Amino acid sequence: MAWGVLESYREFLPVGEDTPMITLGEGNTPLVRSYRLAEEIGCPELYFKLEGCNPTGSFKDRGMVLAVAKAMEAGSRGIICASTGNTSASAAAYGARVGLPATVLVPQGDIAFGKLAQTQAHGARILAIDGNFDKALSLVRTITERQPLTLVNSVNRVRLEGQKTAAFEIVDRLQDAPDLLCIPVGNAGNITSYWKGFNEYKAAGKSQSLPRMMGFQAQGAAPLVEGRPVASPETVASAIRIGSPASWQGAINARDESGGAIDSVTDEEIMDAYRLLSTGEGIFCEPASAASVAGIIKLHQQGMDLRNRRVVCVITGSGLKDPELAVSVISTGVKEVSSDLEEVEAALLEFAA
Ligand code: AN7
Repeated sequence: MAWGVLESYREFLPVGEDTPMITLGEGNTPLVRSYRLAEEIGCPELYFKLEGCNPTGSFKDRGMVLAVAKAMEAGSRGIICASTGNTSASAAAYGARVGLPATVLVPQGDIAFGKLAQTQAHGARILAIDGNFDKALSLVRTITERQPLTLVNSVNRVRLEGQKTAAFEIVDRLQDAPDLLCIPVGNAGNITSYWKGFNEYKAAGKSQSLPRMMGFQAQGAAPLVEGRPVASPETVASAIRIGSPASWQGAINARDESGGAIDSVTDEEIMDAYRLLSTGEGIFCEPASAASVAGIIKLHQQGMDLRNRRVVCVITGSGLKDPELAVSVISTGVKEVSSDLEEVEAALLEFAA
């Protein structure tokens, strides 16, 4: 077994003799079969790709490990990114890992607390701007033209190369590509990466087919569905609160070349899927990740026949990123009792009643 995505998929990645083979153990994430939702939507072969099991709790680590390795190879003095939270947590971790200072620009007050905590824990410099993600990305793009810092957002194409390894893992596990790949879309880097990965693997003879790429944006932040940038994106899913995706064309190509679709799901549909995953499947993800599951539910409700379809929903990030949200929308409550056996037992019986 290889260590991390750089070693595992070396021949498909832009790594050479001089590339440091760094890792935090990213990749090789579980692909688990659905029990409950599969039944509800009549799709016996429904799987979840658990990207929240990466070292910093999101898929970003696959691309970040390569971006940071290439930055080291180039003799970079520091890395910088804009982020809705997960990219910054990942950049901070890999920066700490190799001793490259990381600077992140995030929208003030608009990222999940766990992501902010991770970013601080890894010692990154954080600038919380008075503006949204799109503004932060535009700032770091300009800054990296002036300052000797390496941009590690997915506009750095190396990020996309690393992220495509998730598509490889799905094919390795299923022995072919699925029929449908459902994925949340924000800045649109990930959907672009998966499509690239599926195509490269097919060209290498590792799969016979290609999936239809089904991307899902939050309704209040759905520029690709509306066909124009959204100036003030709004959604409960802060990770995908993005109005002007950098990989716009990549997402459109993935959609059109695969015969797929990019649609939107409402915040209510996202939170219903979030609850269903956590209470019905044992999978605790963040709201943005639940958009892929809200998407397959929507396709079922629109009448798509899923009986003979193999479907993979990408669960992009961990629910632990935002525990306050979880207890505010799902909490079964915490009942305080004494340590007296009788009182505990009485309370227990009350639960069962
Ligand atoms: C959990 O961290 O853009 O369409 O700055 O954190 O590739 O942007 C995060 C995006 C989906 C969307 N799910 O992926 C960032 C950031 C989660 C995410 C997406 C993000 P892209």
